[in-house]
Amino acid sequence: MRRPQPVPSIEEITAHVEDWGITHVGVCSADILTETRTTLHERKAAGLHADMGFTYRNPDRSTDPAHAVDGAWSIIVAARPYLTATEPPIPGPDAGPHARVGKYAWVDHYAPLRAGLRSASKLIRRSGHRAVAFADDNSIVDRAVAHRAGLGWYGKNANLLIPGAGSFFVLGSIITTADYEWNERVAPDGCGSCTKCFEGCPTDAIIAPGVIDGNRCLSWVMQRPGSIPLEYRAAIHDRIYGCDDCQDVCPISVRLGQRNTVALSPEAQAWVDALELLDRPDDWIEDRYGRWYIANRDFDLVRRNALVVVGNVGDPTDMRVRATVERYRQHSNAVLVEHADWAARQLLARS
Ligand code: B12
Repeated sequence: MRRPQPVPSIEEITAHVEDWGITHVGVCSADILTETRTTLHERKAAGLHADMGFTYRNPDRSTDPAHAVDGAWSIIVAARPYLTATEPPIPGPDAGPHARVGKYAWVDHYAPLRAGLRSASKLIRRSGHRAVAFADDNSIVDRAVAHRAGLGWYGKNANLLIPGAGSFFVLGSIITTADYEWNERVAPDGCGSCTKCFEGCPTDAIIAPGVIDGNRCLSWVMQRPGSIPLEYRAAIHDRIYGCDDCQDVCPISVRLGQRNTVALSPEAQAWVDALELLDRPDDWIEDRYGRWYIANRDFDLVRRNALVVVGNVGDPTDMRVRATVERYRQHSNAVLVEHADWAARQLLARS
């Protein structure tokens, strides 16, 4: 048996996780997130969750850190930036219809975040305490613990904004039985009277400060199974996964984000060749985009989104575009047929 080591200090943890690009760390208590629990129940009752599972599936579990780690006492919360200082070139008009990917999904930013937090958890466990890392996992509401740990304030666009750094960050945490000094002061609101995100949301999904109607948020509209409501198809424009608009119009996040960037990876997948994707089998999509949230691993949902992009930005005189859409009008999946019919009508209207 190994002799227990002392609990690593929060300064040691902060320095340790820097190697994984984690720039901000805070600590809070592991008490039940009572307000967030009520909010989840209320929004679910009001239908704002729009059939989402995630933390809405079991709000009582996702707001109880002790459910995730028995005897939970402290939560170490971490943020890692994902904005890049430079962006990959936008494919030119001759490249055929290309679909835009949300910045947080150009590469897997959760992998290094989780790896850093797992490594730090191991250090804590050497002291004999329990410590488990979570990031974008339904075990805990990440923004709520980040807020409690004083890492940032809830923006009107619902994102957590870090003072001096903005919102282009992914969040994760370590839930532990170890006794750390908890943050006592939440970050003050920095949005002030700004309402740019309300005006910038293409579908008016921000229905009150910090409240997103999942039925309208394009990020979920593109992940949700089934047929995409007609009223949102034009707003999707060239997006295939994720929507950045409420952050791209946020003056704070845009300005301060430039101070907290990560290197642009040569593997970054910012644009998807929509026609190529529509030509490829499931395993090709899984291989490239399998880390996206794809409900029930139904890759036809990704094809459905690509058809909307083709309908919105495809060149009606391009034979490849027309042939692809015509092919999908004969597909065995009725949802794809319906989206291909829609795309064909859009192309016709523009020809
Ligand atoms: C479900 C989910 C979604 C859903 C619903 C989003 C939502 N706003 O609820 C969909 C699919 C739409 C989505 C989209 C996105 N998501 Co998301 N998502 C989640 C997930 C899995 C759960 C979030 C949750 O529980 N929401 C429930 C509601 C109740 O929480 P909330 O919206 O944060 O609401 C809080 C505020 O309203 C606040 N509040 C209460 N009263 C008031 C009053 C005022 C005045 C204000 C301002 C706030 C406020 O308290 C509420 C509870 O904490 C988390 C991961 C996790 N495990 O936590 C990631 C997470 C929230 N998502 C994340 C990201 C990056 C995104 C996108 C930017 C991705 C993209 N580019 O498309 C968008 C942003 C959309 C947006 N503006 O929120 C990050 C957010 C990082 C950050 N800096 O905030 C998270 C934390 C993942 C991670 N671990 O990094 N997401």
